[in-house]
Amino acid sequence: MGFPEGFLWGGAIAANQVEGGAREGGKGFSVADMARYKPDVDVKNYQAHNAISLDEIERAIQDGDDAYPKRRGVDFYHRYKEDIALFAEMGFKTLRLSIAWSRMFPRGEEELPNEEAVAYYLDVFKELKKYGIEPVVTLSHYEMPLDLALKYNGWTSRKMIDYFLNFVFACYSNFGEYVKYWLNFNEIDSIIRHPFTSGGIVPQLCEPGTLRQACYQGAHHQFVASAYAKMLMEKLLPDAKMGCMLTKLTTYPRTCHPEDVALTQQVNLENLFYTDVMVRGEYPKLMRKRFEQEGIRIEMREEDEEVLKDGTVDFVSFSYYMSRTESASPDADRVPGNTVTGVKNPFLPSSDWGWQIDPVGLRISLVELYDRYQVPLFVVENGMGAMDVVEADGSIHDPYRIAYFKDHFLEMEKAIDLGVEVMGYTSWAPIDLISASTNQMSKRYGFIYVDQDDEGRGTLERRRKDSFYWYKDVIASNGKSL
Ligand code: BGP
Repeated sequence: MGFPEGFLWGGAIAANQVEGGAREGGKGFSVADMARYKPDVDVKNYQAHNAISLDEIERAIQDGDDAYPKRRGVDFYHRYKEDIALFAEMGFKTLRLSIAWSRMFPRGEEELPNEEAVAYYLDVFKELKKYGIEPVVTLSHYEMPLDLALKYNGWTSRKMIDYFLNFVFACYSNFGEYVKYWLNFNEIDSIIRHPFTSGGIVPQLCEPGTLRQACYQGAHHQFVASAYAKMLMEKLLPDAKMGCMLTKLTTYPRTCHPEDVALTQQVNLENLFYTDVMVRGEYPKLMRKRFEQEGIRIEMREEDEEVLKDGTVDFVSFSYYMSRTESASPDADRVPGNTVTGVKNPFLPSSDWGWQIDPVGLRISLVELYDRYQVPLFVVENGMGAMDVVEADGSIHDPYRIAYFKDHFLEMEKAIDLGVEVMGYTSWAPIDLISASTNQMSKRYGFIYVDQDDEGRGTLERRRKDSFYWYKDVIASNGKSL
């Protein structure tokens, strides 16, 4: 048993966290470009440092780029050849990457794509092909053109479906020859937690008290857009496959007290709502009831039900960093996590950022998702943000990272042995990049170190960490050497 033949081992990155070149090649501002690094904030107690007020956005547009790490990225825009060569050296079978919508359509409303962007991404795909690395492309990874957010309040507006499909059409027709695997929206469920970066929704532009409603409306438009994108794919790229992408927040009850279990059940239902719609092609009845009870009314067109049914996804991909624990008791201590908090699980250690590390939770998540949906799964994000130290001789010893991955791979293998169909695994992230939630550089995930600090100082030189050589062996042995 163990990992199947052809298992897609690799890594995952996102344009807004690696590319930089925010003002080059005709790129327009995206929502991610507004997120500022704030050194005075205690990042270990989760804070999303995303500009959300109109004033802040206005200031961010005027400001220089220095304080906006995502605008710098790690210079993948210029160094992609060097980086892809390093991924190839590790033996990558696949690279998950995203196409910046705001690079392709700088203001979002253009009819035709920006030619420089098309040429750039074509070069990237050609470079991957040179090494036989199969791309997995996320169409939308926190990259909505800023103008669409400001003009229409992002995905709250149905107009986004057309603009998005225009972008999707441009991606399929220009890059379809190179790309077989596509993902619609990164962590689609995150719209409810960070509406601005995930949905281009500016809370200030919503009527008071309607933000939750706006988020679910935005999610509905994304579901419909995804279904149309899938149908378009069937026409233009019949051999391609479309996956959805979920933040898998597997949640345990703090105790076996039935109230803890009942609460946890509701939390898990909410997390799975998004994949339920995109895999099954319909809204789950219990969520419909919940919306009704909360007074959330989602505007749908008559044809939407059929569209959702006709455009279901082929596979489910997800990020998994940690499990969460919930308690019905208001006194339970809370801990930070991947854009959510939870109650402390006494059986689990924590990362430098307080995320609780739980490899068994990956096995549980795989079994749960496969049993629920009966479609292939793809683990497209998993990894540990840590503070790395460069030794005097330039080496970087990261046994903690190796241990994290090893434990997760063993659990993934157990799930496969139980019968779960897993297409592949892409670590987050193979190279150090700008953190999504904290905008820090020092929260490092990579097998490859990038010489840059939180203020953007450094040579950007790449260095192989110990984990680089370890992962290379894992891939070469198809997961036998751990
Ligand atoms: C996910 C995002 C990624 C990524 C990762 C790690 O939510 O899809 O973009 O960054 O989390 O999170 P962070 O960078 O906040 O540590």
